[in-house]
Amino acid sequence: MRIEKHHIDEHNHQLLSQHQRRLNCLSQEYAPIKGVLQKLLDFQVAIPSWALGTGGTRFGRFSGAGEPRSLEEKIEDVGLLHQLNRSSGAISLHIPWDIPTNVAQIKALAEEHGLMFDAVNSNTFQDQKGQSYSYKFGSMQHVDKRVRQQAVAHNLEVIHYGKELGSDSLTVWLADGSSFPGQLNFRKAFENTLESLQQVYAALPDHWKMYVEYKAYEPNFYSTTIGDWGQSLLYATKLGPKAYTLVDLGHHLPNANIEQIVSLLLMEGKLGGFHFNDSKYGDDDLTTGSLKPYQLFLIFNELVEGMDARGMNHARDLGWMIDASHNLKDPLEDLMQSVEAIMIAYAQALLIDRKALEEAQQNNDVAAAQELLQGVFRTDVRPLVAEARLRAGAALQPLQLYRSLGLRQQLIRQRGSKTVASGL
Ligand code: LRH
Ligand code: MN
Repeated sequence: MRIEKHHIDEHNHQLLSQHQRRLNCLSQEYAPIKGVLQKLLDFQVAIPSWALGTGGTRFGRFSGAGEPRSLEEKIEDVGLLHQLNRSSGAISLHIPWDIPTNVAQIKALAEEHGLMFDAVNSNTFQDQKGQSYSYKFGSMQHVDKRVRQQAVAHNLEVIHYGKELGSDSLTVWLADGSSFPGQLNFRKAFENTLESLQQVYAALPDHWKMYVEYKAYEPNFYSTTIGDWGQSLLYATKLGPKAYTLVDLGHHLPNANIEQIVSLLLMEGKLGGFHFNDSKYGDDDLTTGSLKPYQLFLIFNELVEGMDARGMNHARDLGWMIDASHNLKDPLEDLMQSVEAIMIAYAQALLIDRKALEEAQQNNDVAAAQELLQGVFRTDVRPLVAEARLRAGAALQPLQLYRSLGLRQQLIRQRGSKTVASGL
C-alpha cells in the first residue's frame, strides 16, 4: 500500500498556516534553526520488523487486525511509516522471524519504499523446529561446546543474510544467564561466550559492526551473562574495534543513570547504537518517551555533546533503532509516536546553548545549568520537527493523516482482521 502524494499535500495545505504561525514563534526564540532542520532531515530511525504486529505477554495476546503476514508486508508497513514521517528510512530484521526467501525481490521492494536494511538480529533465545541442541540452558555460554557451535553457526548465517541485503551490522542479544545461585560458573560462562563471540567477530565483513546488547534480567532472573554496560564493554573491548555496546533503554535496573552510561561509552568510542523504547518497571518495551521523556532528552543531550566532542556524524555514526512491543495500540500509530518522541528529544538537545551550559558547569552554577536544560525541555519544538517533515515531503501530522485516510481499515480490507505477524 502506498499513500498517493496528493493526500499528503492536501493534509499539509490544510495545516500550513497554523504550522507556520507556530514555527515563526519558535524561530523568534531559537534562531538560526537552519542547521537543526538539516540534522533532523538527515536523522533516520530504524523500525524493528518484529514490532509491526501486536505483541503479548505470558498472560495473553490481544491480536490487532490487518497485521503483516510476510516480510514483504512488513516492508510495506515500514514504507507507509516512512511516507508519513520521512524519518523511518530503515528496517531492522530478526532472523529467523524474517528470513528473506527471495533476496533480490526483497531488496527491490525495500528500494521501492526508500528503505535501507539496518542491523540484522540473531536469535539464540528460542529453539527452532528441527534444531539439534536446545538453548534452554543458554547458547554461547553453554557448558556443551556443540550448543555453542550451533549458536555461532546461526550468527554466521545471519551475517550471510545481512550481507546479501546490504546491511552492515549484526546485533547479538543473548538471553543466556541463570535463575538460581549455583546454577552457573560465571567465569566459564563469560569465557565460553567470549570465545563464541570471537568466532562470530572473525566472520564479520570488513566494514561491519557487531553490537553487543546487554540486559539486566529476563528471561533469566538471577544472572545474565551480558547483564550490564560494564560487561558489554568488556566483551566489546576484548573482541576488537568492530565490536560495540548497544543500549536498549529498557534493559537497566530501576533508576540507572542511562545518560551517564551513554556519555562514558561514547567517551570510550564503544557506543554502537540504541534500542529506543520506554518503561516504568522492567523491559516493558513501551512507546519511546511515553513514561520518561526528560530521561530521553537528557540521553540526547549527552549524545549531542559526546558525538560533537568526537566529531561524529549524528545521522550515520550510531545505530538508531526502535525496539518495542505493542500490546494495546495499533503498531503503526505506536511507532509514529516513538519516532516523534525521538525527533523531539534530538531537536531539543540540538537547541541547548552548549557554551552557556559549559560556563555554568565551570562556575559550579548548578541552578543556571538546570535552568538551561529545563528551559529547552519545556520548549515545544514540535513545529521544528514538523517543518523537517514538510521539507522532506512527509505529513505535518502523520498520526492525524494515518487516521483520516483510514489506513488501518484499508490494511484490514487487504489482509483480513485475523492475520498474525511473526515476532514477539
Ligand atoms: C531483548 C530484545 C532484543 C531483541 C528482542 C526482540 O529483550 O530487546 O533486542 O532481540 O528484544
Ligand atoms: Mn532490544
